[in-house]
Amino acid sequence: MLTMRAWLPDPEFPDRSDITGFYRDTLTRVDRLPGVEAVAAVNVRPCLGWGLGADWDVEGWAPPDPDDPTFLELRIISPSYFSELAIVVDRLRAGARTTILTGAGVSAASGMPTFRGPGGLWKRHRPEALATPEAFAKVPVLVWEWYDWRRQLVAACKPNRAHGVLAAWTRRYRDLRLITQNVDGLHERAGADGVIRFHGSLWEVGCWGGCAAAPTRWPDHTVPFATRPPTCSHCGGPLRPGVVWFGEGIDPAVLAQSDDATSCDLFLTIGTSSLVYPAAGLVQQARHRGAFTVEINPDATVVSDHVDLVLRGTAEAVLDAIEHRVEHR
Ligand code: BJW
Repeated sequence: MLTMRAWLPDPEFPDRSDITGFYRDTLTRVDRLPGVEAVAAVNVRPCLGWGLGADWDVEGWAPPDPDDPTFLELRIISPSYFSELAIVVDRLRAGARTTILTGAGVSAASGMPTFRGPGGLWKRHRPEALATPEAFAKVPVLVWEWYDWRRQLVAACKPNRAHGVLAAWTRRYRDLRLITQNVDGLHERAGADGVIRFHGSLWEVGCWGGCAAAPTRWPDHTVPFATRPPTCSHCGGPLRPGVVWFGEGIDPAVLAQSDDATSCDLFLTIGTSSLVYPAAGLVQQARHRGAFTVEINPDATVVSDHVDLVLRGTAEAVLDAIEHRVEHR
């Protein structure tokens, strides 16, 4: 699949009223790029501002077919987008104390389904119904089937551009903290340093019975498990995934680190629906403590109206655009 992005001229869009003309020009230019024989389909993806839709008069438009090798994706970005990116770019470059909270959306481009989006359902079960100690007590085999499936899925995935940019920032900026709600380990696989894992890890297990001989949690990379549930080598009882389920407390050390990290200048909340507490409270806490707060998400969330800036787009596209400007200004 050939996916290409066309950006509005940076920083000014010449004539906003003639968007169709702009679009035709862009298509013509894209058409002439080496390696592109024809523009077969265009996926119009508005990111900010304009309500673009089916009334678009774009010659040759056809519903996108992702399997078509000449499939092109054009992202339409509003002109103000570039000045909004600059707000984040300038703060990063100035060495602002920065805290980043990530959620499932950051791993979406790697092929991991989000919890509450399309593909979030597994065998008709809602994640909320499986991610609880009660579900595990009742149907441990089913719950382990879900975790084993997700472990297999992650093992076959690669970190995407969003993970790559964030990993580079953890190494580049001394005063940057990365907190993730994700349990997939993709930040670490991209090379991120010092990730604060708010909800634990898919790649750790613990003894469900809490047997005294075993540590609380330990790493385990078996994919897939030979038996479900896998058993504790110390007591022979069932193992549990090393994640935080609903109704379970966050590791106090992780909570303290995260609380500390909300004393910052810049707080980015990326790819999370901000529905699950206490993680969802971090952005408001940071704002109360004086941080400039930014949400990066293709869709509106419950915090969109309560942050200082919304960058409407996918994590991989927006972080790529920020990083490009950080590196080239
Ligand atoms: C893109 C994109 C792209 C798509 N780029 N973006 C206060 C108020 C109300 C309730 C509570 C409260 N405090 C506590 C609670 C109860 C509960 C809770 O929050 N319930 C709410 C649902 C109402 N919280 C808890 O139980 C927590 N424990 C706790 O508080 O303990 C207190 C306690 C004290 C003393 C004793 C006992 C307890 C624990 C919560 C644990 C959550 N665990 C899970 C499962 C982890 C294991 C696993 O993975 O299986 O964590 S649930 C699930 O939700 C997972 C996630 O980390 C978490 C958040 O989901 P996330 O990341 O936001 O994903 P989505 O799918 O919701 O959103 C994806 C977003 O990405 C969307 O917005 C898309 O638009 C976007 N997106 N593509 C960028 N390419």
